[in-house]
Amino acid sequence: MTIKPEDAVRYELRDGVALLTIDFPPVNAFGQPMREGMMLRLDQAVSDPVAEAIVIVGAHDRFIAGADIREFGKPKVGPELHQIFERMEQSPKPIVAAIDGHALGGGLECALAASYRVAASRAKVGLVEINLGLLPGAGGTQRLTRLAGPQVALDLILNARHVPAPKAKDLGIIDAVTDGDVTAAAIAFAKARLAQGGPWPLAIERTDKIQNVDPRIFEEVRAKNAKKWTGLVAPFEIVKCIEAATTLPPRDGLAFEREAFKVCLESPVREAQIHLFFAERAAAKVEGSDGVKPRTIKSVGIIGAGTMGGGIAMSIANAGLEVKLLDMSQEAIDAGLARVRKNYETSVSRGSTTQDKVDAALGRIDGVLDYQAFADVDLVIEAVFESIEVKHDVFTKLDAVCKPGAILASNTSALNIDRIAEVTKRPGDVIGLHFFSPANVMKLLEVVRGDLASMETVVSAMAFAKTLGKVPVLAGTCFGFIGNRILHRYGSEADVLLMEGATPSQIDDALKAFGFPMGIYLMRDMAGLDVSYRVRRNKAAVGELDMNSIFYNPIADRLCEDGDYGQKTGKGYYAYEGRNATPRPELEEKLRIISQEKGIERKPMTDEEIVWRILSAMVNEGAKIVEEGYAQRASDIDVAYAFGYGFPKYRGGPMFWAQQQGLATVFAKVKEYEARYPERWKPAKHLEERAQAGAGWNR
Ligand code: 3H9
Repeated sequence: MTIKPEDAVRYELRDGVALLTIDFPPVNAFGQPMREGMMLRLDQAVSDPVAEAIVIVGAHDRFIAGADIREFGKPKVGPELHQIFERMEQSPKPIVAAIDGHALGGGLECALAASYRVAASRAKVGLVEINLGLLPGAGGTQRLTRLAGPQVALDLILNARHVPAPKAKDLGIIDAVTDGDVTAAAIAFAKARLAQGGPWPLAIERTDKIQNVDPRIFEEVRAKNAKKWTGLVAPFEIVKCIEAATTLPPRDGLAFEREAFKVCLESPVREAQIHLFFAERAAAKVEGSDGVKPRTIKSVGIIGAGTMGGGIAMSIANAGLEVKLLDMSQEAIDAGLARVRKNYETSVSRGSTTQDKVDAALGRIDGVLDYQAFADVDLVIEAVFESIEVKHDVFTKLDAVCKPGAILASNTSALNIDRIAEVTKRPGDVIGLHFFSPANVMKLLEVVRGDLASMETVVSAMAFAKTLGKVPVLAGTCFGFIGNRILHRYGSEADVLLMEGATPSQIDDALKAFGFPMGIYLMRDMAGLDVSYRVRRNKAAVGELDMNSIFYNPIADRLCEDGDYGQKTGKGYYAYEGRNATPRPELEEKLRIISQEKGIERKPMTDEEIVWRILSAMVNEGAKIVEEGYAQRASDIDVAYAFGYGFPKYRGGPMFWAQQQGLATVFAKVKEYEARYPERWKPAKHLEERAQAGAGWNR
């Protein structure tokens, strides 16, 4: 449905004030009709003899979500944001922005071009463009710096903060905050200012906050974040723009910012981050669920007060829900709750939460010993030992005590959900909720759907994930689900690379240079090598793993046999002093022996070869997962990897990376590897089809 400019911004007179109401669903983003509507209505208000002042408000309790992200990268049509904001600044009548909900990106920039800002106390404002690989390109860096000073601007813009209205008032960004109706408050504010008389202030003309700024603050922020910003474009451009606001005259500063915005807009980082923005929202949607309503979940039971159970309890309590945390003994519960308290203390000391919020969250977590305590809860999540027998025992007990309609969830990372569901009389209510450690921090939540789960259960689990502020991705119940299945595949490819001539530190360095925060071998050392060593031995004993295969690299087994379990024993793939890892040259000799045993010739390898092998393995496996129906769409894999596995967000995820390289190019690489290792590199049919179609992913 196309919305006409005059409907996107409505006009009415109220008490001698022109009220411009923006109504452009879903979130009042500055799409073309809305931009045209703004120009139209501003002119109307200025020329309306009855209107003494102008108030801009958003319909449906939201102000403006910023520029329309869907338009980036397309030809520009209609007036640009900076032209609208200049028109606002030229208005002879005072303009008040009445902010409810969110004023984000171009939305806050719009408010900053008004003479005054009045906000509902629940509203939040922020210049969050950096999340999309962009900068506030319609005056935000210039006006915010002049209004609140460069330190505030650096902090808010570089961290994409959503600032609550009362705090924004303290920072000088908002003029008044109201608990009542924001439109009425803004009209009253406008009338009070009219009574006092002009001139009407303009943020862009303020100079008091940009006097005597020490230029070293910009250098310091760049130096402090150099590592974090590797590969990014926007943060560097943002710092330059804020610095420009302190040195250039207003119009030159605005022109400088527009050029910097173009630099960001044209970078592949922007394309990748905007891909992830929409991919995250697509991932939350369940195909075929139209009309299915989620069940209400207000109280949750958790079984297992260990690190995982405690972390899950924290994320649920943080979202305002009641939690009953069960373990087998009072000691286990006390130890679990003590760990939870300690984690909260750390968060308070870091300033990421307040004592009040922590006290409230702790008040919502109740330790219990008896399953009977779960009789009334809406959802139970078990986080107990990964054994099908143990899970069967737990789910049989849950089936007996939980009320009809309660959802029974397992945090398993490996077991088949349907095999767990089968022991209950309500398999349709059983689902996997695979949290990632630390569960109170990690954003990804894999919702694992077995064949037996009802659509209502699936939809409820996805909605629950959103309530927790997690990023849900729906996975089918295959080996490793989405994330670990891919991790397993590329981990084993890295192990083959070690036999072909690479070293652990070379692989890790290549992955870090690509943008991963940590390489695979450092990660394994941190997790400890002994657990997977035991798992492998057990699997080999029952014939599930062929240790004699040419592709099986026994290096990890040999490390464990020497007592080198990783960071905790001071040696693993690396040698450790505390947390400091250094490569172990003696490992090369071990690897040389292994290569010889397997008859593999060792040769020098470039970082580029390493990255292509590992990424192609990820993409080929990802394409198989989509083809087999275990992921709804390729972009879900990007979301899982960006939010749960440290894949650099500025590269958009493995499947997007493949698309940027060209699927035909990636397919050709897979074929090249297949020629060398036919058993390992069977190309995914889906990749082949899409490569031949000469287009990107279609699902
Ligand atoms: C910018 O402003 C640049 C300027 O500085 C300079 C320009 C020159 N555009 O998140 P939700 C869609 S850059 C288009 O589920 P919520 C979204 O895709 C912009 N579409 O809702 C979804 O569509 P669908 C800076 C947008 O209530 C639907 O709206 N601003 C936009 O949980 C609902 O979204 C931002 O980065 C948009 N700007 O959260 C803000 N925003 O139904 C980005 C949303 O088809 N937006 N959609 O899946 C947000 O942070 C959240 O959407 C918001 C609402 C908090 C507003």
